[in-house]
Amino acid sequence: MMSMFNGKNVLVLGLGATGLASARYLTATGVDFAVNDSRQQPPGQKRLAQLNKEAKLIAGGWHATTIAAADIIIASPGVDINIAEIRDNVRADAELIGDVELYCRVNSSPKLAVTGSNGKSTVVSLLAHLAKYMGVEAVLAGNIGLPVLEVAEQESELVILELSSFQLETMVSLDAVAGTVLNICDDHLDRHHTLENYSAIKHRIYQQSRRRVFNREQLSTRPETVNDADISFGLDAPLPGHFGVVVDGDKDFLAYGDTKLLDCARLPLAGKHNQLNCLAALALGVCADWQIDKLAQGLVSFEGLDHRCKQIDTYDGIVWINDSKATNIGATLAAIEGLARARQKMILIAGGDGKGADFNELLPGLSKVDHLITLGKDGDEIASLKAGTIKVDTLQQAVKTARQLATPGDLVLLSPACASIDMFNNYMQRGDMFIQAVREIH
Ligand code: UMA
Ligand code: ADP
Repeated sequence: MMSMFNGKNVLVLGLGATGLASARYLTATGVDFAVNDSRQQPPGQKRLAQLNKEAKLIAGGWHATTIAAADIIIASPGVDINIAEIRDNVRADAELIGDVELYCRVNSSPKLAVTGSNGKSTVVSLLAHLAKYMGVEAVLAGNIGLPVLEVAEQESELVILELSSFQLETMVSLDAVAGTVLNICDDHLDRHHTLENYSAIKHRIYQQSRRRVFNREQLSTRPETVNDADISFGLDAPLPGHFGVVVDGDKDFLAYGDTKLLDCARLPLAGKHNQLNCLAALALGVCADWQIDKLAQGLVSFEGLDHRCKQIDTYDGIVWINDSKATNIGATLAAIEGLARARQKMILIAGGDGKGADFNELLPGLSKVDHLITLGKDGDEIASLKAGTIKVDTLQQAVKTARQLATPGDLVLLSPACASIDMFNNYMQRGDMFIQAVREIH
């Protein structure tokens, strides 16, 4: 049994993927624990019973006395630890940590860590792809989907971690080889309340990383004090030791200092935002001591991820693009920016749960959109920003409306700037239903 748990009363909060992974890890290491989930039917209920018959599950609300009795609490990222029902019951001498904090305490593999409002999954997937290309055995885990505690016992050559603000909130023990905050825009304000607070939580990654990689175009991503080991990326020409883009004739190149690495036209991912993602991945790769020339070549064979600015098909000359993963304003602005003028007219389908964001920030993007179609919980708020917006109730109606408005040469983009939970199980389901609706009308 691990020493930190010796003689302690252990409680897991939440029984989704993370809660189950926590339960699996504790069971495997011989630690007794209880689980509390606020949902009547937590998703991991059956699996927990199979995993550990002794573990007590309390579901359907937060249980004050159980929380108060716990010495160590492992909270799932989806659990808001600052609500009174939890915060007021955690004893002052108890430890409240997340799954990634626990993981970092028990697993000493070298780590590269990525956070930011947008591009996390793209950058960590790129890194995993590049690791393979470089012949490095790497594990990819965290917010991208595989809960870190599923791989806690496995020491590897490299661990690539995608970290959300929810996970960083309870972290102090990351000790990464390098960490980055890719960008910051309004997101999860329903949980973190202010942009300052959200931003401060993201910056925790820097306090726990030996080298820091930041976006020099966004001051908010810059570490408080920058030192020689830190690396910046941006779309302008870089200083020596940093990453950027240099123009040579009519071509743009990704560059490391004044060394041209790769013609941007060879990058498989569209949009300026993806050039930034590639530069961030290269900078992290340099921190992992990967050879830069070879690394840059590795970018060419990356296939990209579904639901992120992915072209579905072209029907009757109309291009349909699924960007369902655009769950905040920054992502939608990047999509509009990256795709505007690529075609004649742009028709945007947006709306869903805005998570408390200020939609006025979408205005510069909306001016480049020819027709706007809105749906979902906060659809009306987005509609109020652009005259002539068409409001619909379902994604199918949105697709039909877009088809009526579009003529050959146009582009239809689903990039909601909102979470999907008001109408769908998740962004994947929203994207899949969009693809299905598009295919059905053709
Ligand atoms: N919930 C309750 N009561 C509980 C526990 C959870 O109502 O007692 C709700 C939460 O409010 C949340 C949902 O259940 O809406 C899921 O929460 P969870 O903590 O059980 O989630 P997991 O299944 O463990 O998945 C989590 C991450 N989910 C969240 O942070 C909400 C997954 O990121 C992550 O892939 C997984 O751990 C493995 O590390 C998803 C996500 O949406 C993709 N992340 C947010 C984002 O990317 O914007 C941060
Ligand atoms: P995350 O894991 O942070 O949610 P993803 O890589 O899954 O990031 O992309 C989420 C959304 O953000 C997609 O709509 C994608 O097109 C967009 N996006 C990706 N990279 C960036 C970036 N660097 N800046 C702004 N938007 C981005």
